[in-house]
Amino acid sequence: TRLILATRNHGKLTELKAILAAADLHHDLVCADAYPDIPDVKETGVTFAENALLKAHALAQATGLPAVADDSGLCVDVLGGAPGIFSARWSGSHGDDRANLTLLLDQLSDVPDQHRAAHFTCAAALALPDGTERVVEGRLRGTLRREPAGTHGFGYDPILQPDGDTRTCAEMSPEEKNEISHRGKAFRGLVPVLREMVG
Ligand code: ITT
Repeated sequence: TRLILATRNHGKLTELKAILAAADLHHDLVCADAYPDIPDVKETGVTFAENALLKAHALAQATGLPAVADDSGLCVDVLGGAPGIFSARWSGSHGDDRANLTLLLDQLSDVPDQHRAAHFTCAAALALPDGTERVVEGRLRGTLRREPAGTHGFGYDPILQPDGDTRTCAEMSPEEKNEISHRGKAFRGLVPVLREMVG
C-alpha cells in the first residue's frame, strides 16, 4: 500500500523511514517532495497535534492517498514551553537549524544547569482521503547543554541530553536515538493504527 510521508524535512524523513522499517511496516513510502506542485499548508494550529493533522489532511486530500505527518519541536521549561511549535523558525528563518540553536543557547545563557530541563515532542498524524484521522504523541525529556556536541541527527539534537544518558542526541547513533526519541515513540504508537486502517 502506498503511504505519503507529509514532510519536506530530510532529518525527519530519514528517521521516519528507519522507525517504520524497524517496526516491520513495509508500505510503499512516498515523500512530499514527490509532489512539488502541492503547496505547503499553513501551520495555523496552536498545538503539535493540530499542525500534524493539518499537514496530513492536506496531502491526503491532494493525492487521494493515506498520509502521515510529523509536527515536532523542543519545549523548554524555563521558557514556558517555547520554542514549541515555533521550533523550526525560532530565529526567523524557517529550517535554519544552526541559527535556531544558536539563538536559543544565547537566550538561555544565564539559566543555571539545574533549570535547563526541556523535552522534544512529536505528534504523529494519519489522515485518510475520506477524512478519517488519528494522532499519537511522544516525548523525550532531558536537559540542555551550554555548548553543542555531536554531529548526528538534526535541529536541536546537539544540545539536548536525554535524562539517564551522558551524551546529546547528536552523539548517539541513529538507531539509539530512534529507540528512545519522541519520534520513535509517536510513530511506533501509530503503527498498529496504520496496520488496521491502511493495511
Ligand atoms: P515539515 O513541516 O515539512 O515536516 P518542519 O521542519 O517545518 O518540516 P516542524 O514545523 O514540525 O517541521 O518543525 C520541527 C522542528 O523542531 C525542526 O526543524 C527542529 O528544529 C525541531 N526538531 C523536531 N524534532 C527534532 C529532533 O528529533 N531533533 C532535533 N530537533 C528536532
